[in-house]
Amino acid sequence: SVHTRDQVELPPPAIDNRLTVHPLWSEIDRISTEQIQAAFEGVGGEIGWQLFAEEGDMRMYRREMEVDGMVMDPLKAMHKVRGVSAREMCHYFFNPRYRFEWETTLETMNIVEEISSDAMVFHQTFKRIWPASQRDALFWSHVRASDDHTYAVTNHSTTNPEYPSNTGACIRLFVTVCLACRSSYPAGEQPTRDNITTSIAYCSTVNPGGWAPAGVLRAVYKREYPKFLKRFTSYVVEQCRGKPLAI
Ligand code: 18C
Repeated sequence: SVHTRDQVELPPPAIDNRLTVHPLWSEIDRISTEQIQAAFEGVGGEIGWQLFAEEGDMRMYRREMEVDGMVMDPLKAMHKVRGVSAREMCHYFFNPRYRFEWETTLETMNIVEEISSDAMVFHQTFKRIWPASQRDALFWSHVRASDDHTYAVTNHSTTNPEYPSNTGACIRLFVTVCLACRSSYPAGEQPTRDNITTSIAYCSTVNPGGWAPAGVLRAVYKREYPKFLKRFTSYVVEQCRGKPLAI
């Protein structure tokens, strides 16, 4: 049944051995560890985080940053979602089978390498934003359990001679994204769809890879990030409805 198949493909509770013998392992492990730790650090103590979007439990912050005239504003978003687990959230974010159902910026997605049950390499092209050139990205994606009831997906740009950058119509962008999720439920109770809450921290830094007008770029991400996080979280809630809670 669908339920059984989903259960089997949920993010594994421990690192898959096939990943630890892959050439990318040390980079994947180091960057994932750093990103997950940073994701759970608040924005209160750090200077420079500006709130730019707020809706219900969702808060989005950015830090204005330009390198050689290119906008690379780091983004950090917090959200709380009831009725789904951290593991379920990460399952839907990591598994490419669902990607086109919640990701609206994509034109194409290809699986470049299936490293293990918890790591893959993707090539994606994005919708073009006038007047800039179209962008593509090549990145590894890794899902892991990091603590009690805590799962996270980290995506980070990589290279591959079979997917050279800036050869066709696309400019290669560089991305580091982390979706870190932690579930909680009342002490002494069993977790259920009715009492579970998942806190989400989503961090993203996109280097556009080449010239893009700063005003257009900031206008695009101010619109697209909130749209993504609202759409993705309600998609997961919808998918999980009526299914047994996977924690
Ligand atoms: O994390 C998300 N998705 C994951 C799975 O796809 C993965 C993707 C990361 C890529 C993020 C970069 C997206 C750039 C998109 C550019 C084109 C957008 C077109 C939209 C118009 C309809 O981790 C969720 C990602 C949510 C993305 C929000 C948009 C962020 C925009 C950042 C600026 C991009 C600069 C390059 C383009 C320059 C154009 C002026």
